[in-house]
Order: sequence, then structure tokens, then C-alpha cells
Amino acid sequence: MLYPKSNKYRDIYNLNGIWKFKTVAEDYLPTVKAEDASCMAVPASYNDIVTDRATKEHVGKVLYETVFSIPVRENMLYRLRIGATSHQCDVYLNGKHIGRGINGFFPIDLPLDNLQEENRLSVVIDNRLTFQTLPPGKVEKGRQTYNHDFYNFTGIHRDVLVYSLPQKHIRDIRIKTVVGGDYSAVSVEVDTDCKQIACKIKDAENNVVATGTAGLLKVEYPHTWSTETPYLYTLVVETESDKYEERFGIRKVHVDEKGFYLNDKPVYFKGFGMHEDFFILGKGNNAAVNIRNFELLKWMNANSFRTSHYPYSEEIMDLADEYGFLVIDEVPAVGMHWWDDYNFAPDKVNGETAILHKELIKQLMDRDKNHPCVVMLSVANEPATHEEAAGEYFKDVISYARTVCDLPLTLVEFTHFTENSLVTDWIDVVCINRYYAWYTEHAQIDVVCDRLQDELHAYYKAAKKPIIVTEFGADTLEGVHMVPSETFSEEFQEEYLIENFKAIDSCEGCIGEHIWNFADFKTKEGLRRARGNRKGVFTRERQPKLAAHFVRKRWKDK
Ligand code: BDP
Repeated sequence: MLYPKSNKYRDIYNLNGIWKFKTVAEDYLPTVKAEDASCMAVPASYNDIVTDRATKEHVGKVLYETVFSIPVRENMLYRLRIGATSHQCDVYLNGKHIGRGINGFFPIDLPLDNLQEENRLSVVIDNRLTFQTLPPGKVEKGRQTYNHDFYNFTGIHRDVLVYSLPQKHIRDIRIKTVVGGDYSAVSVEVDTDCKQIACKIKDAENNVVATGTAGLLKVEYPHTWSTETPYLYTLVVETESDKYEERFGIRKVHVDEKGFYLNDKPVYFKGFGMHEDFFILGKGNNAAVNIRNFELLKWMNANSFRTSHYPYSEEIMDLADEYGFLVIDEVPAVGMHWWDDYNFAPDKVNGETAILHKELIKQLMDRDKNHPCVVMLSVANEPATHEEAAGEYFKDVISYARTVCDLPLTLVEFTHFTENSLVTDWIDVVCINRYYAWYTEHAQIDVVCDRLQDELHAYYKAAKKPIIVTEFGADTLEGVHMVPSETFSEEFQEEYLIENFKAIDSCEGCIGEHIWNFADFKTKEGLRRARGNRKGVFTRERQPKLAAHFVRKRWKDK
């Protein structure tokens, strides 16, 4: 599936803006134009826009509706592309059902047949999470419960586009690069019914550096893509009736017992677990927020991030290619723990969940296949990997992932399960989340280094795989200063991070550190959450807390 782009053969119409919105009953069908609907912004979550609690916390279905007119050209095909709606949705054109979205973090791409002069587009979103959705959740007595730590934002979260295609068009392009000696072999697979396929590769200065039909193209003396020099080439595919330009980078990744390598050079991951989250917008994609985030990541001297805990927008992936960040791409398998005694059981996370899990891995790899920034796939965050049924579940999911993904694989382990994890054998890089002096031994900053150090050494010895500490963090309220430090003060966050760094630096198998979190973010309300999760090194408005300055210096030299 290709991201919609306009050129001499293809048009795009952007349907973002103000739509009609209302909560609707279970059996609602948009047979007629919505009445009593209010205004709502697209893309955005609706939850922090509305002012009444009932709507904000509505569990069930909501309707988004808009009317559009576009010039419909003869012999052209039209499609609808919604970057993401949370979570499942049914899409209707002029009252007729045209397709479904199965998950809140993936694009929906549907044919638009029978376009009229004026068209009513209705999207009925269901925000409920069950054990057969990802992330999982449970609805009890009308209330939604879930065990992941970010707010269950609902809405049309990414761009809504209508685009046209010629009848015979380019459906998909897959680019693979092999770096070797003085040249790079670029393999190009084009999925199309077109007969004449001409490919050319342009360098960053627009010079044509290779031409050919699909298959193998050779770029001599290639500039490789790296975090220091994120050099991007453009592949131009042109046929008798269509054209598409796809950016790509020439780079190679591999892992061994000791490390992770980009273009054969060892990589040390410096960065954060993040979230798509901002005031009012919720999880709505926003170019200004995205750029601010990347500017701050650069300012921090970071080189990587994890898309905790779901795939981020395609616009963010494009920016990561351009800014030169290594991305650990994560599927929305999070909160698969703390459900009574067992989490993986016939009545909880089960075979049906696994079918969706595998489908989402396939869709993510398909969506992100040409992004040089994506260097590793994370199949889940903190599932209960010590449970026997989880062992079976992940054996199945991970062996499937290997058939659709040639990148290194990981699964991010939760503190209490790592030791007895039944999945370590099947992954390439061990990722662990640790919260000494926070969730365990709260405030005992003196234990952090020893505890983490012992664990990292023992774990590396046993697993013989490189380790990234993918989460460690302390909730910190900006403006709270204390000497000696106490938890929640800015001083404590800095000291806490320093203790973690000491342990990380002492372990030869440790190949990276991702602080939890880049910025404060909204969560469900809870005793541990005063205005959300405050472990950000940046505030929710994206200003640095005290620790940011220390970490920035550390990463400059690391
Ligand atoms: C970890 C989770 C993350 C949470 C974090 C925390 O992976 O999603 O936000 O804890 O509690 O266990 O801050």
C-alpha cells in the first residue's frame, strides 16, 4: 500500500477540517445525514475538545461525518485514505457501507465507487477495547478498563485524503538495498498491471544515478543513510499511465551476540520511549508538534526512539528518515498483563487475539517497509511472558513475524517477568524496562545502580544477546526543586537517571538507553497519576526539565 501522493497522473483532496460529530447508539446506521451533531476537528481526538464528561468518557460508538465534492474525472479510480481512527471503524459513502478499519493505529484505504456530485462520508468509530483488540481491554458495566498507561483517546487521528489513480496504476513498490564495496544493489519490486516500467534513482541533488526497469538497479559509490548523515535517494517509477516517487535510504542493519550494527558500525541507542500526545489534540497528528519533537530530539543529541506503544503516523516516520533517527517500530500489543491470575487464556488474550496480532505485524511491515529509519520491530510491550500460554502465543507470533520482517526482532520485557520469560530465545535484542527506586524500593536512590547492574550482568550472561534498557524514569513535576532531593522533584529525576546510567555503563552487553519518557503525557485517571504520567524529560508543552540538560551533555559524548 503506497501513501497517496499527487503528480501529473494522480490528484489528492484533503478532507481534514471541521466535521460533524456525535455519540451514537450501538445499532446506528448513517442512512440519512446526521442531525443534532456538533462540530469536531479532524485530525484530533475528541476527548479533550468536548466540555461534558459523558461525551468525553463515552464508551461505544461515535459518528464523524462530512460532505465533500471533488471533480470526478472519467476513467479514473478514486480511493479514500484515513491515516488512523481509534479504534475500529465502519466507513460509509452516501449511506452505503464501504469498509472497516480493524485497529486504531493503521491506515484504512478503501475504493470509492459511485462518487456523486456531493458525497456524504460517515465514519462510525467504536472505541471499545476487548481481549480480542490490541491493545486489549475490558468493558464492564459500561466502563472501559485497560492496563496500559496512556489515555484511550478516540477520534480520527490522522489525515483523511481522497485520491485518484489511473485505471492501470502502480499499486505498490518494495525497495531493498544491499551495501557492498563500491556500489549498492537496489532491488525494486513494482506491483502493477502496467506494461512499461521505467525506474530511475535520483540522489539528494536531483542527479539521476541509476536507471532501469524494475529488478536490480546499481548505485555506484553510494551515500549510506545513517544517523549522522541521513542521506535519502528518490526512486521514480514511471509507466505508460502512472508515476510514483518513493524516498529510500541505502543502509544495512544486523545484530550479533555483542551488538547492533548500522552499516557494519556498532550502534549505541540514545533516546526515548515516546507517545503521540498533546494538549487538546490528544492523539491527533500535527505537523508543528511533530517538528518540535524532532527538533528537541536533535537538541538532546538523541539518535533513536521507540514508537511506544503503537505505530506512529506515517508523517512521523518520514521525519525520522529525514532527521536521521533509528526507530524501534512497535505494534499496539501493550497492557497484556495484570489481568487477574492469567492474561493468556482462552477467555482473555487468546488465539483470536494472535490472529489480529499477526495481521498488524504484517500491516506495519507493509506500511513501513521502505523507511530506512525502521531498524527493529518490537512485537509487544511488557506482556506476561512467564505464563505458559504466553510462551506458546509468542512462539507463534514471533515465528510469523520472521516471515514478513527481515529486521531484528525484540519484545520489551516487564520487570517482574524477565527472569522467567519464555520468549527470550526467539528474539534478537533484549529490551527491558526497569523502575528501581520508583515502583520498587520507592525513593531509595542508593539501590538503583546496584540492582540494575546486577541484573544487567546476569541477564547478559544468560541470554547472550545485546540489551537495551528501553524504559527507566521517575515522575517529575516541573518547578519542584528540593535539596536533598525527594521524589517528584526535578533534582530527583536527574539523580535517578544518573544512577541508571552508571549501571548501564558498567555492562558491556548494554547497547542502549531509552529514557521513559520523552515528554509528559495523558493517562487514565488514577492514584499514581496527577495530570497524567510525568516522567517526561520534557513537559507536555515541550519545555525541558532540569535533567534534560545533563542528559543532553551525556549523549553529546556518548
Ligand atoms: C511501564 C510501561 C509504560 C508506563 C510506565 C510507567 O511500559 O507504558 O507508562 O511503565 O508506569 O511499565 O511510567
